[in-house]
Amino acid sequence: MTDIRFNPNHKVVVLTGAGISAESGIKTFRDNNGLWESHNVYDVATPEGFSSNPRLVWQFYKQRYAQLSQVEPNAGHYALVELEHFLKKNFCLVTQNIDGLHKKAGNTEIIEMHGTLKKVLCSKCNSKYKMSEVNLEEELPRCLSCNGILRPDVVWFGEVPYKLELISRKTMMADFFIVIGTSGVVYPAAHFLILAKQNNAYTIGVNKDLPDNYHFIDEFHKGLSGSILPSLVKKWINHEQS
Ligand code: BV8
Ligand code: ZN
Repeated sequence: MTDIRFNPNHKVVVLTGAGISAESGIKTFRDNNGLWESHNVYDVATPEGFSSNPRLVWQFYKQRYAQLSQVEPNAGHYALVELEHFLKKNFCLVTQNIDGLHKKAGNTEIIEMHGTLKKVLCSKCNSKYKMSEVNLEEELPRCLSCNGILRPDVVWFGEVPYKLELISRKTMMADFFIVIGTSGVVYPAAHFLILAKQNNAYTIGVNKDLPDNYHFIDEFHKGLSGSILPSLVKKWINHEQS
């Protein structure tokens, strides 16, 4: 278990990946039967793939967007809401996920560093729209102001993730850095655990398997986040005497 106990003055940064949404029924990328087994990353998650075959990319993201109306946050997501309620402004949730489930669960201090399936942007004039405002019947949804081809507002390989400066600042000030449900293979996201460790944070991992950057983890809890995170959070915020 864990001897860690947070107090409300502790600064805690949490970084999540696809694993925290797995128990909600959303496929991860690199597990068996993962997304990258049935799609070529290059074709569907790079700017080059989009410019050479935008229809294929839209098919891939429309499928994932359609699934969002059928999925709910799981106990792992709700445990992070409880943690934010305890830590208030000392809590920061950075997610690599684009499924919006942390927001749906009730977290508010969220940085979606790889963007979100809920928004689209124009590949020509950069106007932003909600995905729900777009006519998804169209094979290639178009921008209302310049008729350019719209694209999902997600960060593809080779593109710079959102809010890196802010995430770095929060990470360097963190007392605790917790990584949950991520394989730790994608950079710069996987770098923040290392940055936290270099700045004397105590690092905690909650994952089904050992992530790639596990040697930067001080305390590792192997398991499914939906089943082990709720009791860990209760212990960390001392709601459950040891
Ligand atoms: C960048 C959004 C420059 C879209 C994603 C060559 C050319 C260009 C770049 C590179 C290159 N070589 C390397 C790079 C860098 C590249 C990279 O890291 N590649 C890797 C693959 C080697 N990174 C980039 O291109 C990034 N941009 O470098 O720009 C730059 C950067 C900084 C400053 C200046 C310039 C952009 C990366 C973002 C790409 N977009 N997604 C979409 O979602 O469709 S990445 C995609 O993979 C996801 O977003 C996710 O964030 C990411 C990581 O996946 P995970 O979340 O970790 O999921 P995964 O399936 O891998 O693992 C799941 C884990 O959960 C497993 O460990 C499993 O055991 C565990 N698990 C499963 N179930 C559970 C569980 N754990 C707990 N409970 C469970 N129930
Ligand atoms: Zn436009």
